[in-house]
Amino acid sequence: MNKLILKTSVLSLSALLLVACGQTKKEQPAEEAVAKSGNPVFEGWYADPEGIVYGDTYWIYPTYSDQYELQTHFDCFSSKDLVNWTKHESILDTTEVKWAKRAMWAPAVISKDGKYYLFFGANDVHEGEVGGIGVAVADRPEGPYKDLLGKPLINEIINGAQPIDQFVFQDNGTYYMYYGGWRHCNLVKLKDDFTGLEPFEDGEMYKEVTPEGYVEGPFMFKKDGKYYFMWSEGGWTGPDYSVAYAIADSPFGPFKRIGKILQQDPEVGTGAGHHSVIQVPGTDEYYIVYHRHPLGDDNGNHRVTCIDRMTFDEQGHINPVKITFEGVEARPIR
Ligand code: FUB
Repeated sequence: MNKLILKTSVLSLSALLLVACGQTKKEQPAEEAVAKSGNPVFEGWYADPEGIVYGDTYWIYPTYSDQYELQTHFDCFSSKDLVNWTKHESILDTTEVKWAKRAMWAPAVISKDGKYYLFFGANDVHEGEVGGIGVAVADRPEGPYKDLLGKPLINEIINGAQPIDQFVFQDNGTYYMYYGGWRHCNLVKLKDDFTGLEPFEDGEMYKEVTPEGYVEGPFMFKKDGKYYFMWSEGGWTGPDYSVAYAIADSPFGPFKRIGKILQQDPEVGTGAGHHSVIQVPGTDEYYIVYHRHPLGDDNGNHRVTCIDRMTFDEQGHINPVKITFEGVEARPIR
């Protein structure tokens, strides 16, 4: 859904010419059209967006946001400039993942050795049930994805963490996965081929790394040698859903909560949360990709995917994000 946003320039070229010619016509502000993404960036109910850059293309992998029984597939979206988005339909669904019946949630994606991996949650799993975190693989970012294991990668509830909302993070050649709902977050180490977990050096398989206020939706990125750990707080169906963060010296934490950086704006949208971060390759430009509820809509499943700029202060702290209707300007990857 692209929108032409009208921008008022201070002094138009024609006004300048009139002044140069000594004419006294009063300056008229001119309007020029600037293409912006608009928010939401694409149509439809989509939540938990994971943004990533593959080559010269931006990709977003969201949850299809509906009743759990109807969450049986994933779509994804690609763009060369953040403004124009192409939908790729049904890249993975329950006909391919035999153990997944419902509630397919919150993709985490990564490419490795020429393959594309999509980690996902399924079945809203509880103790004694089949479900949890699965992993699928494809030859192209837009799929089709195939279930890698034929069973969940993590089915059990460990340290009180529901196995959902995984985020895969590569650091110095090691692939970690943060995950967890129900207010608990675990860190695990993935095998090199993503077919299972590996113990940490101390023999532990699951390290609980839950920060204060954590509910779900962990995300990690590294900047200037520091580890920025982010997560969602509040309830995702309501207005108070939001994102907070910590900065640590290691992927293991400790993650001391610094504060919220994304939350509702009663003039723009509510329940802004479950985000991811896109860094434009080779630059210090960052975007936050998140979902929010449209104003005045109290259906908890009505979540839309939005993008806004994310900036830092001189100390490296994340500035509070201003959520907008306009979204972001075109930003091709050069
Ligand atoms: O979309 C389903 C669930 O809602 C996600 O797994 C949670 O993080 C919340 O956003």
